[in-house]
This record gives sequence, C-alpha cells and structure tokens, in this order.
Amino acid sequence: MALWQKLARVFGRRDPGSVREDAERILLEADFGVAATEEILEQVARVSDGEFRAALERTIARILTAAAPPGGDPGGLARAARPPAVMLVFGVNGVGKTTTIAKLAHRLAREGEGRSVLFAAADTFRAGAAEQLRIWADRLGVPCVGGRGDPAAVAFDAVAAARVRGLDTVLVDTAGRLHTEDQLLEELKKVVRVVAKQQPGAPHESLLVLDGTVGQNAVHQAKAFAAAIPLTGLIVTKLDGTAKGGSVVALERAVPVPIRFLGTGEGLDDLEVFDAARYARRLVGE
Ligand SMILES: Nc1nc2c(ncn2[C@@H]2O[C@H](COP(=O)(O)OP(=O)(O)OP(=O)(O)O)[C@@H](O)[C@H]2O)c(=O)[nH]1
Ligand SMILES: [Mg+2]
Repeated sequence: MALWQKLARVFGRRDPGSVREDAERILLEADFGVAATEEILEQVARVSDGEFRAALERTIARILTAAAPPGGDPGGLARAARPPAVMLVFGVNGVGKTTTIAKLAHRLAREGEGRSVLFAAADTFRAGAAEQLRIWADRLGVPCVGGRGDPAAVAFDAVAAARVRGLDTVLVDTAGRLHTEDQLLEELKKVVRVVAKQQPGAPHESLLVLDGTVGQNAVHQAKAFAAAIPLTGLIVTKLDGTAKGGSVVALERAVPVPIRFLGTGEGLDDLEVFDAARYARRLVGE
C-alpha cells in the first residue's frame, strides 16, 4: 500500500488525538527514520486538511534535494580534464558494489556517453571478489586489472594502465569487509590518497553504495563513510520490491551527499538516475 493510502486514513480522522502518533508510526515503519519523520510531521501540521498530501510530497522532495549533485545532474558522472576519470565505489559487504560497477560501466558505454572503461579489482580481501568483477568485465567487454595485493597499489596500477591504453574512465571496486570498520575505512582512505597524488582531480567520483532495505543500518554506514571520505554521491540499491522506500529520505536527511542512482534489480539495466521529485511522488503515491 502506498504511503498516502495509509496516512490518508489517519489524517482523515475526526479525533485528532492519536493522529500524530499513528502517522509517526507509519513513517517509521517505512524506514524514514526519526529525524526525517519529525521534519515531515512538523511541516504537515502547518497545513489545512486538504493540503496534507501536497505538503507531504513537497517536504520529502525538499529533503531529497538538500544536497545538489555536481553540475545539477545526478546521472552525470564526472569527466577528467586529463583522463582517466577515477571513480571509487565504496560500501560494506553485500550492498551491491560490484553489480553497481557493472551497471555504471554499461551506462557509460552506451550511446551518448560512449566512454571507455577499465575495471580495477581492488577488493583483494575477499577470495572470489576479483573473479566476480572479471565475469562482469568479460560480459561487458571491459578490461579488468588487479585482484591481489594492496588495494591502493591496484588502483594505482589501474590508473596507469588506463593512461597507457587511452581509456577515459577507471571504476574501482573496493572491499566491503575487513576485520574492523576502522581498518576498512583506513584502507579506503589510503586508496583515495594514492589516486589523488597520482592523477589531478582524482578521485573524480567517490560513490557510496547502500542497501535500501536495511533501514537505520544504512544511515549508520552513510555517516561513518561520509565522516572518513569526501563522497560525491550515494547509490541506494535493492529498491525493487521493497515497501520501505523511506530509507532514501532518511539517508539524505542524515548526510549532505546527493543521491545519484537507485538500484532496482540484479540486471545491467536496473539502474535509475535519481529524480527527487519523481521519487517523492512515487513514494507518497496517489
Ligand atoms: N534485487 C536487487 N539485488 C541487487 C541489487 N544490487 C545488487 N543486488 C544483489 O545483491 C547481491 C550482492 O551484490 P554484490 O554486487 O556482489 O555486492 P558487493 O557489495 O559487491 O558485495 P561484496 O563484494 O561481498 O562486499 C547480489 O546477489 C546482487 O545480484 C539491486 O538493486 N536489486
Ligand atoms: Mg563485490
């Protein structure tokens, strides 16, 4: 059931006593989180009965546009004045990093973009991680380097390889898991430092992938990564078949980083450019 269908019943009641409490429960159940829920209820309380729906949609859209994407277009992935553009993809294990990298490469190679991509398998922690990226690389016809050794060294070699081959974009797959979160963040910071020294303007994108079905956990991850690494965008995955789309709003309320893409399935085409107004409309429903 769309959010509005549930909320309309609550707002439509004659007895205003429990309206706020019930509306709050509905929003929290949809993973909006406490901060966004409070902001929404505050805004909605200011309008008269007939305007609830519009106020709800407007407030959600405003939260979702709090951080502006570079160049105003969430789907526009950075280009480098001096190629290659280096795009680092981060996130904890299992959120969809490797799949998202394949989707991004597919998008970049398509007509209109026509960009040449190289994959860097800098997840050298988990056995099998590089192999998974290689399978995507073969399917997409994209070269893939790395797979062993120090992740920062893999990223460095990948940038050098892209220069030699005249390729314009390097997509770096990183580990989602180490023994501790601190260790993981330190390792990723090192990757950032190394490519920044090597290539002017790098990393041109630092994208954090988050699983849209894990609620408050994703908010915690976003805060931890955003505090450690300057991020240029969030990508929220697994939004197909979840009734909990509020997590996207909770995330945007929690960190000042624009949402760039949504993952809506396991296939190469299941990547949507984020559109705040459309998302708010869809989330609220008719
Ligand atoms: N339904 C759905 N599944 C997804 C989506 N994105 C990724 N997946 C699935 O989630 C699982 C994990 O995806 P991976 O791309 O391997 O995730 P990862 O972050 O690289 O995982 P690690 O390398 O283990 O840290 C796979 O089964 C993917 O097919 C999505 O948008 N929707
Ligand atoms: Mg992976």
